[in-house]
Amino acid sequence: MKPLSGKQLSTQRVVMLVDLDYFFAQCEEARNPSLKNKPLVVCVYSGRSGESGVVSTANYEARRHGVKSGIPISLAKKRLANVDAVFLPVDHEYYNRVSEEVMSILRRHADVFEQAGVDEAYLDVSGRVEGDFDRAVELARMMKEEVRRSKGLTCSIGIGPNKLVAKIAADFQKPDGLTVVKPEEVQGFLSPLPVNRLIGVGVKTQSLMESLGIKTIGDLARYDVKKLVEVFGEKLGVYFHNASLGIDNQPVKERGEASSISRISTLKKDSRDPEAVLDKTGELCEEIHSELSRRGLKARQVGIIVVASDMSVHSRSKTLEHATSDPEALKKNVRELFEKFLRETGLEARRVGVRVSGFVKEEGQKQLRAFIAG
Ligand code: DCP
Ligand code: CA
Ligand code: CA
Repeated sequence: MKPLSGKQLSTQRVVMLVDLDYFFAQCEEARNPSLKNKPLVVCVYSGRSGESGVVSTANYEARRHGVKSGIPISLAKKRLANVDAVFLPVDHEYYNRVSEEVMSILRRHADVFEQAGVDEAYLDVSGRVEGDFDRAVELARMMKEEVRRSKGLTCSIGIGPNKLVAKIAADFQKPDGLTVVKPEEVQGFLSPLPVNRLIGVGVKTQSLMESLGIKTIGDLARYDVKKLVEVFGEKLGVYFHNASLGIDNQPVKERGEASSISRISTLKKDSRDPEAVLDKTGELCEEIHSELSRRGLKARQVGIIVVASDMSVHSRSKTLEHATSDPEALKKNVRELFEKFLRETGLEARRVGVRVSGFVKEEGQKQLRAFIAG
């Protein structure tokens, strides 16, 4: 073991938050570029009538007309009544796939990587930029270019000394933004922003703060912490005080190990024929194999998902003796699970999926990580 040098011990933390712009809508533009330059609205249809449901997200053209996440589809249609707008239903399967591909690009550029949502991730890059914010900006530019070139997507990146500042910085300039806040700039950056930029300040808290004369993060920073604790309680009061000063010690934490990878797909027609099912799941196993290889992982659990023709959802899984990423081993286990499932249930499959979990790092990766850590 190499002892830590003084420099490593004292390295300034450098944290990035990468957030993809108007994510679901941008995914739709990426697979159909003719949608660009038109207002585009991605909708969650409730299925009751043609227009019931809410807007999932909208591109920036549509946002100029007041269309945004969460508003009723009927209101979005009203606001876009006189323009050539496009409305599409959500396609989570596709967005998840794009998300995983982007995340595997970003992951390669981090010392520690934490996916924080379908379209955003925290990257601790302190070690690789040696605490230097200018080098972090270079790295961020390179990542933006790589995501744009290989996936055709833009993102906004915030860089700061911790997660709290990085997140607010990423939201500061969108779309296609890059905002860096060095430690000595934190106060000046946060001060003029409204308090609702802080995580945990919703509509209610904001109006309560306003009644105390607190509008901006700077107002909050100047407010007596004892009084904050009286109003909001010990835990929240202290949190608001620290947050207003840009203090946040939460580490960037890997979450990948605990998660799973799944792929699901619709059969050409509903079927109980093992060959038709296994044809489809074979492709899914190949996709999962590539994703596992990209991430340098092997899986200990293999499972199947079946959406039956009556729309009921079923799953089965098994634990392997040895973790694997081998496509043939995945296929063999999926075959066994499906044959058993079809024998036991008499159901007809409409959609079929494969899921793997219980990840372990491949040997080569372990060494690489030990090297980075040391
Ligand atoms: N989403 C949703 N309903 C919401 C908020 C978000 O379905 N009320 C989905 C659609 C978004 C995705 O989550 O594309 C990511 O959410 P973001 O808050 O990051 O918003 P966008 O990526 O759409 O836009 P921005 O460019 O502001 O990041
Ligand atoms: Ca986003
Ligand atoms: Ca987001």
